[in-house]
Amino acid sequence: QTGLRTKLLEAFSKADGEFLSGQKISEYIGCSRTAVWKHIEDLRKEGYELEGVRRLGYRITKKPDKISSNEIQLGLKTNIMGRHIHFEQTVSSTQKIAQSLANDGCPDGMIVVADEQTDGRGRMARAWYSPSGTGIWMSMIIRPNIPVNQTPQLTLLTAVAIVQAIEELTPLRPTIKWPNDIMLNGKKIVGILTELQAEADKVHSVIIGTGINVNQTIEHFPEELRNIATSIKIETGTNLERAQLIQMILLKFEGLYSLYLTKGFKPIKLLWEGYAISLNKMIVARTLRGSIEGKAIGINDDGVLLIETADRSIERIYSADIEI
Ligand code: BT5
Repeated sequence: QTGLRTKLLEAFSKADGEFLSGQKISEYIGCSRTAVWKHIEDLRKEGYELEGVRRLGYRITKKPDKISSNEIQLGLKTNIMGRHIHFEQTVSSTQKIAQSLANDGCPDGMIVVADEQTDGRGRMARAWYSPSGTGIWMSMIIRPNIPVNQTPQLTLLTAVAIVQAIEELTPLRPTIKWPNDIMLNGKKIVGILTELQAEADKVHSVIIGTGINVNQTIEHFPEELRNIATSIKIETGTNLERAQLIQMILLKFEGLYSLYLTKGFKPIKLLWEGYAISLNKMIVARTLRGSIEGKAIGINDDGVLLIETADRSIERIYSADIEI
């Protein structure tokens, strides 16, 4: 059944908004005209809107914002990123699944995507709120040949890729707050969690988790997040197809990642600095060892944040929450 469904959606995707006759569809997917009609009804039940015109056939006028391996794969323009997809409706955390796939030697660039996470995580085991039907909860698995201390650069690279993808598909102009937050109007729209599998100084795999608030309305957020979180829908007033945004993120990521592997962090750093909000501002960095206050003067070539404190010394911040 799922095979037929894939073929049917594939046929509509190829028709690119034009009508497909019942005859053509039945030939393409290899079933009777009556069966075609039944499949069309099933699509309608799932939230697709289809226009049916006698003699012309059917065309899809609106897709539900549904994500599945198919939706992500159809129209994906990358070579490596997302070429293997593990999709599940509900998972505890896509990071956990990605970790076990990485352990089992899955292909480079494989992604894990879920519609809902029941135990989504941020840094330091904080909870990441991931309700169904609204956001992108995705983990990407890559195997770069880099030393462990350079892996934080990949968090910054991912942030640039996501900002570029959002800019491409919406009128929004997000900014980046070091190291892992993407912000719109002072509220968090994206969080990134980079985890490693490494031995001594050798990286086996890097698992980059991205949580992106796409179609939430303010009511979707629990009380405690309403003042600090936002979504693309809240900021633009319109829905964005999640699968389309995933495809764009993978494409931007692949481009930046290949630049990174050939030219190093320098070009990525320049792009990152163009989007950063925390630079040249007085900030407080809350680290596990205490708070450091001072002026954020930039990031070094490893992606480490540099803060100039009142006594003019430069502190290197590897991991912290930043208050501006
Ligand atoms: C992050 O942590 O921002 C990293 C979030 C990564 C989530 C992705 S989803 C796919 C993959 N699978 C996972 O299980 N995780 C990754 P951090 O900087 O520690 O921020 C966490 C804080 O953000 C929380 O303590 C809340 O205050 C806030 N928060 C939680 N859910 C949010 C949401 N949906 N939108 C905005 N802020 C949220």
